[in-house]
Amino acid sequence: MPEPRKNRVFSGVQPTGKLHIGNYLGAISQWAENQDDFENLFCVVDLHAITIPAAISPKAFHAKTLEVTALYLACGIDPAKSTIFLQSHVPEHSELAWLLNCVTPLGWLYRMTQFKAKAGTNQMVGTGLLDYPVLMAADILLYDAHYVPVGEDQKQHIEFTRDLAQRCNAMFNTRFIIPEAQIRSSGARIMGLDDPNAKMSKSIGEQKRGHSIGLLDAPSAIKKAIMSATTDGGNEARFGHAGVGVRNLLELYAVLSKRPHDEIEAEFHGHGYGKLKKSLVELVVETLRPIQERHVDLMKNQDHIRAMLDTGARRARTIAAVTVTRVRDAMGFVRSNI
Ligand code: AQP
Repeated sequence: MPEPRKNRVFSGVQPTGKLHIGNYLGAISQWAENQDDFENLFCVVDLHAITIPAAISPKAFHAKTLEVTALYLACGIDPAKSTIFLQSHVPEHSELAWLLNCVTPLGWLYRMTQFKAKAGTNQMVGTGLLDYPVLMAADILLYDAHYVPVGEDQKQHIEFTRDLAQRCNAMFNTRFIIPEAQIRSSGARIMGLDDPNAKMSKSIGEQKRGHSIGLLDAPSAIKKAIMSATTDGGNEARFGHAGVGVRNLLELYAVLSKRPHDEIEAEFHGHGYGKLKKSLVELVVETLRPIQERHVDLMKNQDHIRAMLDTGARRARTIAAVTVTRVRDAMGFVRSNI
C-alpha cells in the first residue's frame, strides 16, 4: 500500500542582517528537528530581502544569500529530506503575489504591526514593504502548505495569510489549504541582550555589538555579548519571578540545554547572575561550534550549493506551476498553448 502523503511545511528566512540564535531557535532548528514528519519546503526568501533596498548592497546581498543557504545545511536541513531553494528562482511566487494583491484590501496591509514598526514616519518607504505580507501569503499558499514553522513575530502575517486564503476561496473557489502557524512553546521570541524589551533582530544585530548572538559569531564575541547582557541588581533566577533580562537568559539556557525548569532554577537561583551567564556562554559556544565548522566547509564549495539550489528550484516549480494554473483557471484567465 502506498504511504499516505505527509502534511506539507513551508518556511523561510530573509538573507539580510546577521542571523542570530533567535532565528535558529524560533525557526531553523524547528525545521531541522521535524524534517521526517513532513514534506518540507525551505526557501531563502530573497525577494523579501529587497523590501528595504537601501539596507543591503547588491554585492552583500548576493554573498548573504549563499551564506544563509549554507547555514540552512549547516543547521541540519537535509536536501534529501527537504526541498531547499531560492524564492527568486521560482517565478510563480511573484505571479501569485500579483493575483493575491488584487484581492487584498489595502486596509489589511496598513494594519500590519511589522509594517508600522519598519516604515515609521518615512514617506519614501517602498511599496514592497507594505506588500510584504501578500508575498509571504503567496509563498505559503503556492505550496498548499499545512504548517508554517516561525517565530512569534510572524503570527500576524500567518493570520493574514489565512484570512486572504479564505477570501480567495470564497471569491474564486481557489481551493487554497488554510495554513497553520507552528510556534514553539518556548524560544519563539528571544529578546535582545542589550534591551530585553525588544525582540532580538538581524538588522540591529548587524549594527550594534552586544545586541544579538550571531550564528557565526566567534566564541569571544559570544562571551562578550552574554556577559554584558542587561539584567537587574538582584539574584532572582526563577522563571516565574525573574526580570525580563534574566528570564531571556534562562529561556535561552532551557531551550538549548533541554533541561527542566526546576533543575535550572536549583542550579542558578540565589547565586548572582555571573554563574548563569558563564554556563550559558559555554552552552551557546558548544551548540554553535559544529554548525560553524560545517558552515566553513560548505562555503568552500559554492558550486555544490548552487547545484543543490537548482535541484530544489526544479522540485519547487513542479508544485508551484500546478497551483498557479489552478488559480488562473479559477479566476478566469485564458490558457496559453505555448
Ligand atoms: N528574536 C526572535 N526569536 C525567535 N524567532 C525569531 N525570528 C526572528 N527573530 C526572532 C524568526 O526567524 C525567522 C526568520 O526571520 P525573517 O528573516 O523573516 O526576518 P525577521 O523576522 O524580520 O527577523 P529579524 O531578525 O527580526 O530581522 P529584521 O531585523 O530584519 O527585522 C522567522 O520565522 C522569525 O519569526
